[in-house]
Amino acid sequence: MKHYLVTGGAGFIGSNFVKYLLKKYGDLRITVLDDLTYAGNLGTISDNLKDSRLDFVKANITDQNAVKSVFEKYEIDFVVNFAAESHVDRSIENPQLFLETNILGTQNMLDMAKKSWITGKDSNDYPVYRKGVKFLQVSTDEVYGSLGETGYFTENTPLAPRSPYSASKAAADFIVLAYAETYKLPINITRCSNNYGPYHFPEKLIPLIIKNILEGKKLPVYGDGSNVRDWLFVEDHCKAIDTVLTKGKIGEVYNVGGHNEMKNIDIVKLVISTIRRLMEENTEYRSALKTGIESINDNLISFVKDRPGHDQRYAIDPAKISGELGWTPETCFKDGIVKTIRWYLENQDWVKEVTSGDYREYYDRIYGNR
Ligand code: NAD
Ligand code: TDX
Repeated sequence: MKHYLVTGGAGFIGSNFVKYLLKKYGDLRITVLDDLTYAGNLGTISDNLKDSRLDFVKANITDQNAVKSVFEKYEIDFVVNFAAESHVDRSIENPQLFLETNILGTQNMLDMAKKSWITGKDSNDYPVYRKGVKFLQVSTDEVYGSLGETGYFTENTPLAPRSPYSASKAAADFIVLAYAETYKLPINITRCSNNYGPYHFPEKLIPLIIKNILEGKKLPVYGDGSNVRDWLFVEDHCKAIDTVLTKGKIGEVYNVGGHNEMKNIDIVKLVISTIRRLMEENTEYRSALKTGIESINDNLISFVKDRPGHDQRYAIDPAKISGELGWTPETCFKDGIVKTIRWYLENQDWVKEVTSGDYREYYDRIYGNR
């Protein structure tokens, strides 16, 4: 039986991963460690916490004592480090927090895992670790920087981050690789493209657009909307992480993506037309709408001031994970976006809960001057 320590398990991808594991495996234990920042919500995993295989620790990944005591209490086999400040716009406002959580937090997690897993030293004086343990760092394609109209990020693409967020994630990747070289810590890094799906916090493009359409608000498209992102359904990302944990070669980096590049403006138009169609077909969804169906159209789109240093295009080459580990995405975008929109229409209470805090103030601050 494996015991997983999932940091950031009350956030978007982490919570989806916890649900994925509980469903897939009978015999396992999961400890979620999460500091419940604005992006973390215990309600997201409250049903799962009724399951005796899961427990929750509220702690910051930078807190040495708190993390140490988790490793002392449990025999952890896998650390999956999702916990991070994850929003590029917020990193432009407050870079320091991103460096603290994403870099120092990762280093603290690595250090505590290393200390807890060491069983001795080899003849070259390198540490030897308990068999079967692994530290998986959940990274991002943004560490590679920005692409022009052609080309793809491979695992050999040099890191060239351009935002405080991506610079902090790249630094975290380097420290993970340094622990692998210097202390022979068994690690993997996954670098995934943009995720979408249930429990996505509505500060990110897709859930923000859905929320605004339902409220009859303008849809802020940065710049001219020509920026390209490579979208992957969150469950496919969870499956990739599970695959790398169980089959990934120690020390390796794996890119994760589904060859689904789309311009932001096309995403926004697709979400508008899909919500309109779903509203026309299903009268029960109309209770989520604050305006009339006729107001759901492209006139809601508002081109606003661009994000500073806005990366133009991301596109992942997933040949390594597909070829070596047999992972391929299962959900095509056409189906995934409908699933996602339906989930939001049916889970308006969750949206209200996660946006009841400082969301309003955040929204006015970020979009007020655009
Ligand atoms: P998220 O912002 O939805 O969730 C982050 C979670 O981490 C929250 O539950 C939050 O409470 C927790 N957290 C934040 N700071 C913490 C700290 N100091 N200590 C403990 N917990 C803390 O993020 P997400 O979109 O789920 O992303 C998860 C990971 O995946 C991140 O590392 C991110 O860089 C990476 N990633 C995200 C995407 C994407 O499209 N969302 C794509 C590729 C990689
Ligand atoms: O209101 C908006 N209008 C807009 O045009 C927002 C919030 C975004 N955008 C644009 C910016 C990007 O080109 O949409 C695109 C997607 O933006 P985000 O949802 O903020 O995601 P992105 O910046 O691409 O980063 C995401 O993917 C990689 C995650 O937030 C990261 O955590 C992950 O590493």
